[in-house]
Amino acid sequence: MKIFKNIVILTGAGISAESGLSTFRSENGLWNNHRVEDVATIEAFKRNPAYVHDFYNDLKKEILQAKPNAAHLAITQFQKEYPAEIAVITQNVDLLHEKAGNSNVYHIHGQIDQAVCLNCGQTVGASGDIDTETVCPNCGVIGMMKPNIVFFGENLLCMDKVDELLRRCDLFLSVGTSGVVFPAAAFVQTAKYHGAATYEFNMEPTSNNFYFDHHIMGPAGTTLPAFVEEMIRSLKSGD
Ligand code: BJW
Repeated sequence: MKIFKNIVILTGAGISAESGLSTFRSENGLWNNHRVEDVATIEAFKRNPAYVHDFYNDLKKEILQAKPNAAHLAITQFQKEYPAEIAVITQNVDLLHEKAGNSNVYHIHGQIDQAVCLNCGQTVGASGDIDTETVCPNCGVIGMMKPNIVFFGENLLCMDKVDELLRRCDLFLSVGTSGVVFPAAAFVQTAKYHGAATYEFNMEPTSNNFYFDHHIMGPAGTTLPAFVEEMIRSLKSGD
């Protein structure tokens, strides 16, 4: 197998499913009982911040208790044992990559344990509840703190770095994402355009699978460790 030098792993909710966290678009998914328009858009937050805060305060408790699974741990092994620069671009707001010991993690859709002040723009740690009375520790303004989660209609985070990583990677892995939310859904296209080999790990075919050279079907907690083992084995054996 070719030896890769710059690897990007894009992850979505499916990589955390085996840690007990709901995905978004499955039956009984995360937004079950909630309309996306009520909890996941910037307009919804401006219209009814208390409702959105309640939703994410509850979700935060569940997410902070979750533990990484074999797929997250396989990335740690990959980063330790394979001689490439390996970056993780995650759409997930959970912290399971960090809990598993992954490095070079970029949270393009934010982090559940942070809040951002809509008055001064400062991002701060927020592992407890936030609400419409929360005071910004930076500027002191009350009631302008938003969970640091990128809602529909907001710009993604770390995009300059992400763009650089996508243009320079020679291997692109997409793990557990349905590929329906942009711009993340188009990352594979950028990576492929710049010459990367592309792999998709999912339970089922996805709508943007045209750009993937390889499809590895099954639970990421099984398929990703097997892939990593094979990459490390072929490196050692020179196959
Ligand atoms: C397993 C598994 C196992 C299960 N093993 N696999 C271009 C075209 C059309 C629209 C747009 C466009 N560009 C921008 C847009 C608008 C919009 C968008 O994409 N809309 C589409 C839905 C049509 N995008 C935006 O607004 C983005 N901002 C932006 O582009 O800014 C510039 C701009 C602004 C204004 C106008 C125009 C441009 C922001 C997107 C933010 C997304 N935020 C959310 C979080 C909401 C809050 C919350 O947490 O509740 O991020 S939405 C939600 O979806 C969340 C996720 O990160 C994201 C992706 O979901 P993901 O991770 O793929 O989960 P699922 O559930 O969809 O899929 C799970 C997969 O796992 C499935 O395939 C399973 O099979 C698989 N799986 N178990 C392996 N064990």
